[in-house]
Amino acid sequence: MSKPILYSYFKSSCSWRVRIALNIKGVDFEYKAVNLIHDGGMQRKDEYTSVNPMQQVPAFVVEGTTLTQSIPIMEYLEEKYPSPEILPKESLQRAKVREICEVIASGIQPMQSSSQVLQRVEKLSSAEEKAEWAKFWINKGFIALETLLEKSSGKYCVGDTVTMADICLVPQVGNAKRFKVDMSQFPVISKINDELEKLEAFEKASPFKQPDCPKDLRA
Ligand SMILES: N[C@@H](CCC(=O)N[C@@H](CS)C(=O)NCC(=O)O)C(=O)O
Repeated sequence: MSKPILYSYFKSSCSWRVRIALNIKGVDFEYKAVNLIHDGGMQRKDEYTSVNPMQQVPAFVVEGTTLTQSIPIMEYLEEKYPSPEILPKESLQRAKVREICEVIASGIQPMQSSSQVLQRVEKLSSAEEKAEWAKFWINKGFIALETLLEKSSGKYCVGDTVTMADICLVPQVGNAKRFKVDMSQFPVISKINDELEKLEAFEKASPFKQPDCPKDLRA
């Protein structure tokens, strides 16, 4: 059977989530780069719109089916490859993990992602204004997340096992750093992020290790 295909962009935090999950599950995949910037964005060209009509990455093609949306892709991987698990068995812990994922995937990322909001908010004309907008929403979300994590975290977001919540956290912290959010306000998030960055599955998924990362940005 042919390898699954991941349509990804090295800087995309949603693709980054799926890269981490695939690494944790040990799934070998073919990486297909979709440059979101070049020539008005390859995601808007017909050949990619036919893969994902939302014109976004990631898209994951497996067994002849195309899945989009990073969270359902992770849920699929969890069901297909149950070990190591990225969702706890216990219901409340499992709900906690999903809550943290939602805060990031619905409450923060869509507000700071380039096409969905920034390019449409016409008042934000300069790059600086767009960056301020993104920073505002990340800050607001991280204030809530820090409070949630104070209660739920151990070594990682929920207890001491790596879960989907951690997979969502690291790319969002990556975006926060890109937009120069002052991370010293968020000691719990920062501590968990530091722990996670040491893990091979996370290290390998870093934007700076991807085949489409320009040479001058590589770690
Ligand atoms: N809910 C989607 C969001 C996907 C998304 O926002 N992808 C961004 C990159 S992180 C994108 O492709 N943006 C396209 C653009 O900027 O035009 C998911 O979790 O997969």
